[in-house]
Amino acid sequence: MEQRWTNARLATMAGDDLGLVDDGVVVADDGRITYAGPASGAPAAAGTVHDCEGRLIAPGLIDCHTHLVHGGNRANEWAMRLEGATYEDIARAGGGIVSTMRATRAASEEELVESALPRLDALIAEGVTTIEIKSGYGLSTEDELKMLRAARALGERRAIRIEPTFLGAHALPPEYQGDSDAYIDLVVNEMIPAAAPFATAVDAFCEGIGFSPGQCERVIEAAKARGLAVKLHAEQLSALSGSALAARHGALSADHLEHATDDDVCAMAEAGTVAVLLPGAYYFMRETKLPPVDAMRRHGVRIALATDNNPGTSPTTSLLLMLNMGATLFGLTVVEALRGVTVNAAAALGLGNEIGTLEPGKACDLAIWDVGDPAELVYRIGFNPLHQRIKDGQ
Ligand code: DI6
Ligand code: FE
Repeated sequence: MEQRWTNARLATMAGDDLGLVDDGVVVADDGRITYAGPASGAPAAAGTVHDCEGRLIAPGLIDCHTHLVHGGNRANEWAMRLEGATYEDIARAGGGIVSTMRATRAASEEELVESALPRLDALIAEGVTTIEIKSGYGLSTEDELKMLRAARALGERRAIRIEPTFLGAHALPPEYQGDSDAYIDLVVNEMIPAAAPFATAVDAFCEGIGFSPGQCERVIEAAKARGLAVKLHAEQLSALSGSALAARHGALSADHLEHATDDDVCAMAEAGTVAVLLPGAYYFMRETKLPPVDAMRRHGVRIALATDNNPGTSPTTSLLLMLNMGATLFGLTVVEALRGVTVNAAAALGLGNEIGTLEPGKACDLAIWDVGDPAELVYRIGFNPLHQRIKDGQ
């Protein structure tokens, strides 16, 4: 059944910029876009017509890096940080990721779904139509699978596309303290084979307080052997060249990247690995080292922006706020910021043919905004001008 949105300004994201079309029309059939362009070139109307009264239609937003499913929260640890404790102090004292692990292990699958729903609804209310969700707080085979099942279940509870990522190598569970290689053996030999049917990609935390590049490479190789896509948390707190490692393995994305070097960026450019920038974590952790955005531009690396929603370092559920932070903190332009939550976020998920632009053949995922100029989406702080969200033409 044909649907048609008329009397709109379009930001199609086709090409290299916002792909703006004044007096535009989007036509969809069976949830797929069949036409997006000037009204003058649109095929004759055949179905339902929605008058957008001059509003802006953009692709539905894509949050390509989240830890949305998790037990509990860490407001208490944040309060401690405000009194002087560091993230590392708290992690070494058994808090941090491990405290969320305990809460996640204690929760049932249904409890994880229920606690994630309000966060998911906040993103949906801002026009998000696709979200990546990582495991990584279970840290046992059973609990990691529970997280991945909860992530998938969210896709049955709401009209949203979910891309589950297995992040078993996120932190060392206490039962493996002092033997991180043995934990990586478990990840590689048991968890990845078990998680493969439930996840589309595998991620790891390549960091001094996470896992070494050599350990991450073992995880990446195991993922590739199972036909899963790979990505990596890299260069968040220190420079270990995890991003170059990920690129050499054809990773979809390397994420965080504050400490990435020119060589890392060059390797990412060669491989087509997307740089996923996470200004919420940078802000919340009061980091000062900026990601090398100029080098990314120079080498032609695509940049995406995401919330990194997680209880420890980025408790935000606003992708609109990330647009503003990407611009104010990292110096992204309006075009870069908006492409970062649409077309480039789709590429970071390996879904570039499916979502992220308004082009024929793509899913009809739309965000209809009550703004005149797309720059307003990046400019405002804590204001949501969403008029309507359409997922698969509905
Ligand atoms: N980097 C992060 O910022 C989060 N995970 C990661 O690998 C932090 C996760 C947490 O503190 O719970
Ligand atoms: Fe993360």
